[in-house]
Amino acid sequence: MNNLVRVTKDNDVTIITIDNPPVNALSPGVPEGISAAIDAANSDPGVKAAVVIGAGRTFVAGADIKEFIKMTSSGTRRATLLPLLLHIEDSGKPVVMAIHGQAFGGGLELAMAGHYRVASPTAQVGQPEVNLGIIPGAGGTQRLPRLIGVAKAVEMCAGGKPISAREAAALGLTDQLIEGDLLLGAVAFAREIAGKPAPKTRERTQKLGTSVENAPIFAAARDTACKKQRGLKAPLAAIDAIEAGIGSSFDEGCQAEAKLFTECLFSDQSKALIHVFFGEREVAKIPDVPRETPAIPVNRVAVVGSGTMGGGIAMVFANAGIPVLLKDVDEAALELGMGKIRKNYASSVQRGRFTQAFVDERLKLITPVLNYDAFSDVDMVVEAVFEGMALKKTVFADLDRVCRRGAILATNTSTLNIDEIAAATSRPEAVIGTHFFSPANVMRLLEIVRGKKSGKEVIATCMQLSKKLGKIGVLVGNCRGFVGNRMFGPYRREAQFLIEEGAEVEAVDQALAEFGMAMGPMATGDLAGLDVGWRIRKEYRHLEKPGIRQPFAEDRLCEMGRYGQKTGRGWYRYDESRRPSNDPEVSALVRKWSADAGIPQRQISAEEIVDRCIYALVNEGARILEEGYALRAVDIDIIYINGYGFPAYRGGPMWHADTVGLQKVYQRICEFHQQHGELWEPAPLLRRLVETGKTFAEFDKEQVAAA
Ligand code: 3H9
Repeated sequence: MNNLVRVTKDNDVTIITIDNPPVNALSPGVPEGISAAIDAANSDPGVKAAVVIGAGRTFVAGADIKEFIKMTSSGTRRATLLPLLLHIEDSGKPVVMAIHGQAFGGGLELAMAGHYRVASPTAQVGQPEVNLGIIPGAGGTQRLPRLIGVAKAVEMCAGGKPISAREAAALGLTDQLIEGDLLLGAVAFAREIAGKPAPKTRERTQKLGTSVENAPIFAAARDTACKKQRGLKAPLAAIDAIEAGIGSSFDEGCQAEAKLFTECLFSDQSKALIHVFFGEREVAKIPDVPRETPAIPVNRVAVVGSGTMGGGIAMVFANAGIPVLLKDVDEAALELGMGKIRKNYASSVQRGRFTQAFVDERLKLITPVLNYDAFSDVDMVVEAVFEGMALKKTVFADLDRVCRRGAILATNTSTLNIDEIAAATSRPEAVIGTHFFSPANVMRLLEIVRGKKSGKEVIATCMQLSKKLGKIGVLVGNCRGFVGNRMFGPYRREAQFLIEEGAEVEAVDQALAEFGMAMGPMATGDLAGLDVGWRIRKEYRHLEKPGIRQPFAEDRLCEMGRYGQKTGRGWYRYDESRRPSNDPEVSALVRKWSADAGIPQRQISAEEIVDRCIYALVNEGARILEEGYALRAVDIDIIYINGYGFPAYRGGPMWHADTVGLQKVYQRICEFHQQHGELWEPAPLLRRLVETGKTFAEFDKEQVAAA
């Protein structure tokens, strides 16, 4: 019908193949092609039914998200898919949708407009639009409840999580699972139903329930959305759209959906989340390490150090099906580490995340060892011993001796110089940083730290491996704290300064939680252990410039043994089950220390708290960009969203600054510079962007174009 939609025939069945690689998005031309193909099938007397199928790896991954960017940047609203879907549903000849891979978003909406759906058992279906800050915009909020009932439709549209083909079949969303060749099965199915009355999804009402039955479903869903997707508007809009249609007709429901869809699409939240969607894919692109760079097969790995990080990392590999040796220096340490792993898995089973059978298999993949004997077989080692240069160097010298040439030698250091560690080996090209975040088996971020001599194949392997491990790998340069922790320093510094200037601990945390951070900075410190930063600060104290203000309250708390959750006291007080409560003692102590230091006390607004902390991130981020330790501003955004609880709906710190307006951000930073001195010196790149009227996003485009 056009080059995106092919039509062929298998005797009396028309086969409509959508062929728009890589994921058959419904880009301009695809809906038109399908519509013309349906018309042709209807006007061909030799055809009894039609099958719609996707070429390549998937059915249809949804609307073309790039089109949304064009729409919002030009301010125009283009044709929706709705007319096509009505056209399919009104087809005189039955249309069977054959799903493999994914039927997501507009893809599922397309599938639901067919009279029947068949699917491969491995397929997935879902309405993930809320993850882009929008809602289904082509009748999904209206057809889905008609097929599977209100409760499950609300869960899928508001939660955004896909379901498996088996679950879809059990819910009645699909009519048959087809093992083996999908097309053959779909054509056979089409012949079977041809000539029988073809059900239109929009006319089904049996599963809609009554308003009395549905009221508690909507109330509970709104409650869940407010708690689990705090700050995100789209889930609530999705629930509103479903409710609107249930209380009236299909057409009125579609109108309500269209209005809510447009409101969501043109919101800052959606723009930010679409930036994140493409950003998560952009970070995999490294200008001097092209996609075709050969990767080293990683089939067996070893982790050195079975502490919290090492154990978590071993679980990450095991969860991906990769056998892993876990080494420690003595039985007691190893048993402690394995005990923690078993406990972690047991709690995953309890929470329903994994089955016991899955966990048993994973545990079999982890082999505790006390020596390097089996290390000659592994393709990669991740060192996760205590943070100390001397110890790391010894471990790397050992690894150099025992590992085969070609194996990757990675360090999980969060602070130390990769090049110095690499220099302890005779093969610095094999050495790289793989900075996992705690808890390693949960957090999605993996900072991949490139040393001066890290080989391209080693980098390519780690980037590809991160996807296999279920992580987002972001390549960063080798500076102190790399990207994430380097920025976290000024962020937490400002949080402490604010407390020393008169803000209450909980006011600081609350302001940032309301901004959308998963956790306030003081509670985060307590969780991670205040002593960690304290020890690092002590080690680097000699590098501090004299005469520059340094926060002191946290160091004093540490001197008192208040390390946070692990000691029951830190910025907060914790009960047996680690529930926090405010600690008036901390407030009194800080007031006293501040008075002794001559820091004037004042009322501090939530707005100032947010600006001081968030703009500290932005300013340091701009320095990192300029120095080349992050490839693009979006890389910093992805790091902050996936490793530091920055709200995805604000797009990350750099995107957020663009959204606020760099001029405004810069002015505020200049004010802070005047009030607080040198630490707030505006980053030169930020100043330059403001002077030239550019954004970080435009800076990124220039970087990509120059590469
Ligand atoms: C929607 O449908 C709204 C409707 O209600 C209609 C309203 C009117 N568009 O992820 P991958 C690109 S909203 C454009 O690496 P995988 C992606 O950027 C949409 N491009 O592969 C990448 O490009 P590149 C609802 C898209 O195998 C390449 O395809 N749907 C789209 O790991 C490969 O992607 C969704 O939210 C798209 N829709 O995962 C689903 N999708 O190579 C979004 C992908 O240049 N997509 N690309 O970097 C996904 O979840 C995953 O891509 C999928 C495949 C699971 C399908």
